[in-house]
Amino acid sequence: MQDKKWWKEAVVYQIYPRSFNDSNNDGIGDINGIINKLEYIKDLGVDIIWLCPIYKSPNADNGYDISDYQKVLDEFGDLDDVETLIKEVHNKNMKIILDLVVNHTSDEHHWFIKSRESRESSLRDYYIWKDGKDNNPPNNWGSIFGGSAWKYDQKTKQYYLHLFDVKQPDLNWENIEVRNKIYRRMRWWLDKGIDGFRMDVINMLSKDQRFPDGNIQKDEKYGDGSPYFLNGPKLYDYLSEMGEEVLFDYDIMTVGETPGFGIDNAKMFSKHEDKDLLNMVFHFEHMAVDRDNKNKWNDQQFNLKLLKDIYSKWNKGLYKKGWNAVYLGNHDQPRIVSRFGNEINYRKESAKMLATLLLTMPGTPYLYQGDEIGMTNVKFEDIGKYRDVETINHYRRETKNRSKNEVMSEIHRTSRDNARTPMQWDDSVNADFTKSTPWINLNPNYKEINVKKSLNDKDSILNYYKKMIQTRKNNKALIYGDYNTLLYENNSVFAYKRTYKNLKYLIILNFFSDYLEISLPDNIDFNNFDLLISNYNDNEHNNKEIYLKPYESLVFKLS
Ligand code: TEU
Ligand code: CA
Repeated sequence: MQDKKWWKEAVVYQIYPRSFNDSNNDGIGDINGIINKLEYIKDLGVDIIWLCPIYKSPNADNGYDISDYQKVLDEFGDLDDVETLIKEVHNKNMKIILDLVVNHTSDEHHWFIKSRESRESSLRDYYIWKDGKDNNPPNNWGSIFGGSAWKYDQKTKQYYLHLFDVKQPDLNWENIEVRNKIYRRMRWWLDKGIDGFRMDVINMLSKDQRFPDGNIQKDEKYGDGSPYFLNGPKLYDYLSEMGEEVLFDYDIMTVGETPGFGIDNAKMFSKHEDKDLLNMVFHFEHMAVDRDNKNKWNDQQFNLKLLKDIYSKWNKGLYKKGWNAVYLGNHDQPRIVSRFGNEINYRKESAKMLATLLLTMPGTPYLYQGDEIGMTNVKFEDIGKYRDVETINHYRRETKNRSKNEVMSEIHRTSRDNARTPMQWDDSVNADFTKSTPWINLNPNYKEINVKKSLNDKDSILNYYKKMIQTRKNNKALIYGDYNTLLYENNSVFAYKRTYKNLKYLIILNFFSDYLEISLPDNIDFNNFDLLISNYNDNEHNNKEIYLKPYESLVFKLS
């Protein structure tokens, strides 16, 4: 049996504050806007709110470029507002975690301003400065947002490392002063009562100090530095130190964002000695079931078998040895119904099917704002309507030698702005997100897809989410049970069993729009069962034969 913990039984709701709710009508979502919607969030049945960054920032990357860890972005409100939010969330018996972005800061952070002043600056070593090689950067690494990962600084004639945007210089974690200052800031927030952290690209902190060139893929200009900055040699030491200095003193939850981590790391980093370190991590393997792992803009045919393999691997791998974080989308990914469902013909059915997956997997589920009403990708025709730095960079670079149409279609499918259009509250102007001009346009479908309409429709995606969340809470096997795939060979259906003591559950998900008939394997005892929840009201099954409609999902309790 797996140990019981509050953060295992919780459902997390992720908020992108800029796009959630604007309380003072300046076009930008804010902390008071969130406070005004807490009743709505509570009513969903979720337990924990994860807030994307709310700190002071020039917003080159919407808050993932922090210029002061102890101040709140003016547009979002002030520290008092955040303290009120924490209090109100706790009054409602929920918890709140913040984003911890400590791989890099903004270039406008006073540490970096001082660091860049001269080679002799007392904070020079807070960042990663290197000499170039024959008028070229120190090595060939490409930035995750495109271009070189190094920026030449005229003043001191050295380059600094930025794995993301040029305005996001990487901190030098080799420096103990940097680490101690970060730990102090973490304690400062924890002492304000927050319940944990989502740790941004936490497995990038330790860089291979030789800074070797990376392999250059065919047709690429820059090398892949990831073998030298992901899961680096001192990462475990840094995180254990963070545990000793900060985390172990609090009853909190931690979730690491860890591209390219792997199960062995997830296990190893879950504990330091006998204490919980990273409770769970976001891996990215299932984010590549429909696209190229190395280049997110290259799409590939969605591969259900690969999805099954990835879930089997992680669910079995971490059983009793760690814990999973389950997500299908977030603020960096396309909308889940547009990506894995069918927004055109079966939006409701497929969104509910995906909700069923999210809430019946082993691990803590993360629900991203707007997915509970089935919000979809957006297709702005004009690049000028996009706000995401990665998207804009991609457009600039790629339209130099490829057609605009081709690049725009990649952006429509994959841009991070798909998930960042404002929350759709009702069908009034700007979906009641703001009464002035929103910082990014709304998805024009808000008259059809919105919270108000969803609340009034008993068959809505929203009401299904509420019911599904309760179903998970009332059936502990869906949380703690073990996991086995069924019907593996079937290319259209994802089916699995969750077992806990003598309780058995069967989950069947039709991932496509075909009508199908399946028969359950002989070793399933299907004589006595309850259908707990489905996205259709008229389910058909007869003994072990089950007839599935497009995107049908079924959760059975067997006895
Ligand atoms: O993301 C890090 C990351 O590796 C990816 O999610 C990446 O941003 C995305 O795939 C690019 O398409 C985190 C944050 O979630 C993201 O919003 C930030 O931009 C990034 O770190 C830098 O802080
Ligand atoms: Ca506002």
